[in-house]
Amino acid sequence: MGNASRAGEQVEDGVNRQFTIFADFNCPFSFALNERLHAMDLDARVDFRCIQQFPSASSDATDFDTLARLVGEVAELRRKLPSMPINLPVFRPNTAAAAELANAVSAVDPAQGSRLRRRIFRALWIDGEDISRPELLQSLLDDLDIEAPGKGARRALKCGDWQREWEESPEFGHGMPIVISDVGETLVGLPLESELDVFLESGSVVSERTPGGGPRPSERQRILLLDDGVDCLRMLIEQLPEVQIEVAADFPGLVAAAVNNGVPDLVLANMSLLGGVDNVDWWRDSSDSELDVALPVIFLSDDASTEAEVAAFDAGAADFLARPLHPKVLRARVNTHLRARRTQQQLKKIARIDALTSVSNRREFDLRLISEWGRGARSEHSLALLMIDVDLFKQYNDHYGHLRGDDCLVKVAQVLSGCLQRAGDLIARYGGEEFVVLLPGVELEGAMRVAEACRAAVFEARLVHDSSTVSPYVTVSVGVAAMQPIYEKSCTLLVEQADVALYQAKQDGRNCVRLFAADD
Ligand code: GH3
Ligand code: MG
Repeated sequence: MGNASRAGEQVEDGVNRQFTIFADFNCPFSFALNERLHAMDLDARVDFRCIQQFPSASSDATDFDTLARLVGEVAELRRKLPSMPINLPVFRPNTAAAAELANAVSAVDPAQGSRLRRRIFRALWIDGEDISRPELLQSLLDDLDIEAPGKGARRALKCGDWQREWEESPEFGHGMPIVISDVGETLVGLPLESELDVFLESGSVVSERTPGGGPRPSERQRILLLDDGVDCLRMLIEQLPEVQIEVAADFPGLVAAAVNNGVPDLVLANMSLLGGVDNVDWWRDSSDSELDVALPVIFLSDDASTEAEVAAFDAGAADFLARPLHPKVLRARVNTHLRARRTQQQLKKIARIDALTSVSNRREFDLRLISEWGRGARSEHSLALLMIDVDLFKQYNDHYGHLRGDDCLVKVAQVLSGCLQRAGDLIARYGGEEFVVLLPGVELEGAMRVAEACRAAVFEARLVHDSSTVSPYVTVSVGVAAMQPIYEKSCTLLVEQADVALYQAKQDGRNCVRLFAADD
């Protein structure tokens, strides 16, 4: 079936897909799966078996390793399903009582079972409640007006069998959650959003990635923590719930997290876990390529002495915090650095954009041209450039005034932007009424096609230009150049050639495309 994902579509399509699920309340992926099932109106199609992935879990005894794992799971979930609202609790509760209750209610009345299950999941993952507390479970039952099942109903359950099946099945491999479709396919763990939807619709695992199905970057700011004590981690979760926290156990883990998940916005590093001087130098060198600034690092130390503080700043620390940490101080310091980071990112973005037309500016074009020239030389791929100039724009200004002229440039920029297809293509305002389009990996023929599409699109936008002698509408002339970049030559060659071609287009009557020919 197609790409049905809205509630109710399954019913209309007449597909009666059934699923068997092994899941645990204290697993964020299980929570996300349950929410997805509900959103897709599949609650009634599941045999949901609540089991325990950590039978010895306890809310009061959530140590560093447990919390670090939990933090990692939630970070992964947010990468896979960025739209899923989830909060991070500071404990991993025991789920024996909740599982038994949910299984018993489902056995008596499956509809009530799914309502209760959703409430239990949400109590933990949205409200941060401790679902191991019997009073909490009772209050959820009361809210939903569900009667607690008697001992007989509980005894008839096969919880022990399900638990053993999950623990012993080599196919499950201790993954969580497990979803088995009625066509016998098994999904272990939570896949990407698009893949999960396909599985729930078709019952089959997608073998090939759907286009655009990769994880989307999160809007959240990210902190990478290198530490082994639970205090800082717990405080970060409690004090900064809107921030994505990731934990590394040692220095190589920290570098791997930065490489695999992208450069974080801030690092908090326990000085005693840093290792040698080379490691300390790592972030001096690891500037964020987007920002051209070094990654800010707050050093955590057990030693509050001035010497320790000086050593931290000598090693390139952006800030220094000695234990015992105070939650409010930690929050204030972290927020200061995160705010600075956000401001840097915003300024950087503004500095790349042309204020009038909102396309990239000349500076961004110059930088991209240099980097694409280098990349083209390395990969031996062609690089193409279009130079696009609005025809007789002086007359437009003289006739309509400068402000209308500005509006016209904004519209031309929008039309040109709409002509670009690939993510790597760049349009920039080169200056005045002149635009450039950079097309990495494109040869002359392809560049001519894009150029003609740009010219035609501007004409077809029918922006009236009464004082033009070329056409009743605003038109552009386009000069095209393309070449295989080589290290021995400068990238300005491409600009010069496109400029020559543009001049030729003007000579040939405007509203046309010309390419650079060697004998020009
Ligand atoms: P051609 O077809 O040969 O390109 O003729 P043209 O009139 O477009 O070229 P010319 O270089 O003679 O004039 C460019 C005009 O573009 C003059 C200038 O006032 C106008 N211009 C440049 N930047 C802006 C701007 O930001 N806003 C407005 N409204 N006009 C601008
Ligand atoms: Mg012009």
